[in-house]
Amino acid sequence: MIDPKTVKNKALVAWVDKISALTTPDKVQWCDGSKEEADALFKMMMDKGMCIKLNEQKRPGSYYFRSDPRDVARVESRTFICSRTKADAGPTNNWMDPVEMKEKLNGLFKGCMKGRTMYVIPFSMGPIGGPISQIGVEITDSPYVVVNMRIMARVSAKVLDELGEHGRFVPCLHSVGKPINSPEDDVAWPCDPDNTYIVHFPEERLIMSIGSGYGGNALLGKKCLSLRIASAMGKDEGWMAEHMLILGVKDPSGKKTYVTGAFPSACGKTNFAMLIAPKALQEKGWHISCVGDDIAWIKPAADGRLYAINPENGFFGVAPGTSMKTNPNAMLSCGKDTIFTNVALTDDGDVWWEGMTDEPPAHLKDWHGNDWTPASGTPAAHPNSRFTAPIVNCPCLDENFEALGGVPISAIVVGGRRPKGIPLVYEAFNWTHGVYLGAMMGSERTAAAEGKAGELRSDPMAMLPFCGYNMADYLGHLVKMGKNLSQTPRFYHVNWFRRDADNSFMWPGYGDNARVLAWIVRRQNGEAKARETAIGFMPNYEDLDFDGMEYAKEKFEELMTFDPQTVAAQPLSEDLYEQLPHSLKVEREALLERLS
Ligand code: TSX
Ligand code: MN
Repeated sequence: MIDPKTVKNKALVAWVDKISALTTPDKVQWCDGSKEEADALFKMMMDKGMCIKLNEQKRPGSYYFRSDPRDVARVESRTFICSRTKADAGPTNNWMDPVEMKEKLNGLFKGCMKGRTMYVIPFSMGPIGGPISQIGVEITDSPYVVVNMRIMARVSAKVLDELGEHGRFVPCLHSVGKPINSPEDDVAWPCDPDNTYIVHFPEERLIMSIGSGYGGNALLGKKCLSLRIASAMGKDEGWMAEHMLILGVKDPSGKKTYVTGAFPSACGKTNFAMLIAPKALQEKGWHISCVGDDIAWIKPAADGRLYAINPENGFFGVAPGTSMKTNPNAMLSCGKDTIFTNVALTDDGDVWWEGMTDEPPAHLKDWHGNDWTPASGTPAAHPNSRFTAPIVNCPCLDENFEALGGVPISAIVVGGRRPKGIPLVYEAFNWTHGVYLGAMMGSERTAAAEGKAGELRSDPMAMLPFCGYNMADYLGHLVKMGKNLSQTPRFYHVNWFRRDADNSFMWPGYGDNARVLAWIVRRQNGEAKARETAIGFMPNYEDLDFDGMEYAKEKFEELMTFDPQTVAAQPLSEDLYEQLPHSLKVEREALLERLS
């Protein structure tokens, strides 16, 4: 606990006082992120029936939560970018006039913490004091948020020292929106789905979220601050906040090359971030390490190169599909000191989810708390169930994860689920061409996503739900970021999801994607050849290392073909395409010209 009398930042004290007067909590508690604090909160939540402590032998230091079944995911329809003008929010964001929105929110926040404790959480996104890091303070009435923030961000009294008297922070206000008269009125997962709002004021760098306690709606350091607000900061200040993983590749010479990657949801971004190279490549000296699985803040440094940090301190990963086969590093990351939400509970006090094991257990309690057997015919874990795991648990965590100035980026990988017509990998001709490929990114909807399965959904740079200002201006900013660098990262478009005439996946994916990474790194080192095509540079069969794997040359040739019509497709809305920077329209003209 932090003694509020020791807080020197006047703006912070004034903001906390103002919010306390507005929301009228019973108590205000300043959090220091300590283990003692978390233990006390977990004990309080267990006593209230809000969570269960998992089997200490099987899952040390770990806890299990079930949410309200109406509060299980981000709510994009209720996520707003309240810039001064609608044009500044752009064609892909919900917008409302900021004055009008504040009036509405002030109504909803008035008295909303009655009967509850208001927690004040000072946090740093990125290592405390780093030149790319940012400080935020989240006010919340959810103890679940406090214990999750402690894993996902750096929560510490040191953040307040760093802030000093006049330092700037991003105010992040959150409430579950359920005031209570007495503790008996409370429920295990309070929320207000009919009055949920996740609102960003990008010019003011302010976040206000009410009604949901789940994930990105409530852990405001993640999507709200690190992507939506930070993207607006980056545009103003000349850096980039990207929905990207960061990984390191050590090559046989011992040299480390860092790569970032942007992928839409359901492409296995976390799996790629923690990839284990095939044995044959490992034996040659290839090793992949993880810096981050979701967000990259990228800034030009004095040497004229782009450097990236992962602003987060943990993984908020989708549980279903994660197994010792698909991602052992993620499984080990959530082996201890982890919070599980909406997965299933085993009879011996451990967790289970679809895809974790080949055979499901004979009996579980499902994410609703009901008895479940394999005959139930319903998922035991919610498809969006999560683990919140400390990043230090990750066995392949990169040695430079905490480097204050970040790691130098040599390549940017983009891609999506493309069943037809898009090759395994191709290299962009230059930065602007790469941004074009990112802008035209699309992914096939899976059955899990709402809408028609199989439909191609546009998701520029995987930022569609996360851009804090006009998407067209954002893409223009990316183009600009490539100028005046001494070394510009190369862009690669990849597709792990191509299918053949029998609808089977043509590429084994997972660890074998390291072969693609090895080619990318050897390109960077000037060691790997490629052939020039109309869409970019591509590896020949001989250029990819197939050691320890059977893959016929004819099959590879098929995997590497492209369908001109598919490549030429323009998935953006007319509205967004109209507003694109001229340079990207020129890029499109050039592509069509090369294809003709
Ligand atoms: O995460 C995936 N990656 C990236 C891994 C580093 N997935 C899972 C996506 C859902 C989240 C993949 N699925 C990948 C992939 O590269 N590729 C595929 C498609 C695929 C699925 C099963 C097989 C092969 C490909 N099975 C066999 O070949 C036996
Ligand atoms: Mn994400």
